[in-house]
Amino acid sequence: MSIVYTCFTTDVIHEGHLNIINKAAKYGEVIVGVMSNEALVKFDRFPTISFEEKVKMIEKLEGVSKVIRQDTIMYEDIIPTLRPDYVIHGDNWLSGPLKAIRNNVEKLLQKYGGEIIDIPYTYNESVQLTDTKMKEKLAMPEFRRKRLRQALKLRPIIKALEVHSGLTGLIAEKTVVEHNGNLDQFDAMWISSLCDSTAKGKPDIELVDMTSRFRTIDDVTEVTTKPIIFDGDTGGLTEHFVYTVRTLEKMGVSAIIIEDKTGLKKNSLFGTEVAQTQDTIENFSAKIKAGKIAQLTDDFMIIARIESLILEAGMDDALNRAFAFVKAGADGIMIHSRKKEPDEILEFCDRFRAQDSDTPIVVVPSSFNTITEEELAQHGVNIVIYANQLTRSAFPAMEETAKDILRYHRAKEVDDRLMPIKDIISLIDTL
Ligand code: SPV
Ligand code: MG
Repeated sequence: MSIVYTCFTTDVIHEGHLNIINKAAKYGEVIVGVMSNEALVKFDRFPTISFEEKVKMIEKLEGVSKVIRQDTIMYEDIIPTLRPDYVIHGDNWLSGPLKAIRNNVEKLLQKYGGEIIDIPYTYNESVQLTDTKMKEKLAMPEFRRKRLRQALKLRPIIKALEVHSGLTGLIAEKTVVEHNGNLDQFDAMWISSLCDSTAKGKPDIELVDMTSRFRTIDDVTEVTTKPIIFDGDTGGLTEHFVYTVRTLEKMGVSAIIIEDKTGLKKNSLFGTEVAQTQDTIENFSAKIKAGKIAQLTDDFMIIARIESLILEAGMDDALNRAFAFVKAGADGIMIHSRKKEPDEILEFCDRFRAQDSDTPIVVVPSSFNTITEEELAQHGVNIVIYANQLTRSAFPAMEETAKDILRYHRAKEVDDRLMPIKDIISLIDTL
């Protein structure tokens, strides 16, 4: 009897999946692969149930003879060993980033004469409703909040992209790229104080107040599902910080990063060009402790950001602070640098990891931007934040467009480099 293989990534079975199984059964024995959560988070919706629960759910379906685990997006671990006669999939993989998967499956099958069966992708009203419900479930605060901790377990390194509006949130949410036969997407969003302030035309000096920063979070959470890391600047007065923690938790934010500075905060990328005061270890530890006592869930993370390298206070100072802040209850350490070379960051990570193998390390490679995520992960980094690149790419493009309209007294000359209205509209979801 022929073997027909299909791979599911889903958390809920709907008509579309049943249709695949029914069609597959006409060709032979149906074996369903369940993609591991570690693999699917690279390109698909975040799982809401465990791998084992998915297996149980699919084993119960009529027409399924066996359920197996698939560990790779590109089917390399399955096809050469299982040697299915057919691989069946919805025809949604004929275009977009999923096409890379189809191409690879085709190549693997060709080696021994296996075939692909593309069947029309089911997207009727009931499937659409299930899809929308899943998205909404993931966007609920209780799901979103714990997702950073969950993602830390699934991903070798978390990639967070700066967002400051619903639109930039959608870019972080939806962008999936195929490169060298691999798919990838962002895991989290960073609400940067610099870019949130810049979007409002204000300096990054804790001038944009918390209520306004929460409004930005609202704009983002309304249209996305990915976890949020919030740039909390200095955290403000401890008496205020505890309220901020509670509010962020309620909103479904996963983490706040606060920096060990006091007084008028200016952006770290100024380095020592501006006067900045680092907080004492005692005061800052007390702030962390108060925040940890205030939080109500185990999901929320308070991450301590150390400014010693930025303020040229030395590596030993940075490390002393890191260990003290972890002792005070910090759930992670962010180490910052504005050097072009990553050396001091790597030295910090290596020395920190020699004594602490667990506490997540966060870095923001805006200046030391030649280092790759893989190299950072090798030095024990868990979260990499692309803190300002969306703002810095959009601003010059908008400025140039404004200048050209003034130059030519019309918009024709700029039109070629603009996104078609239809494309921008299709970014936005309709219910
Ligand atoms: C931000 O994005 O606001 C940050 C990171 O705090 S940095 O600008 O590099 O200080
Ligand atoms: Mg900031």
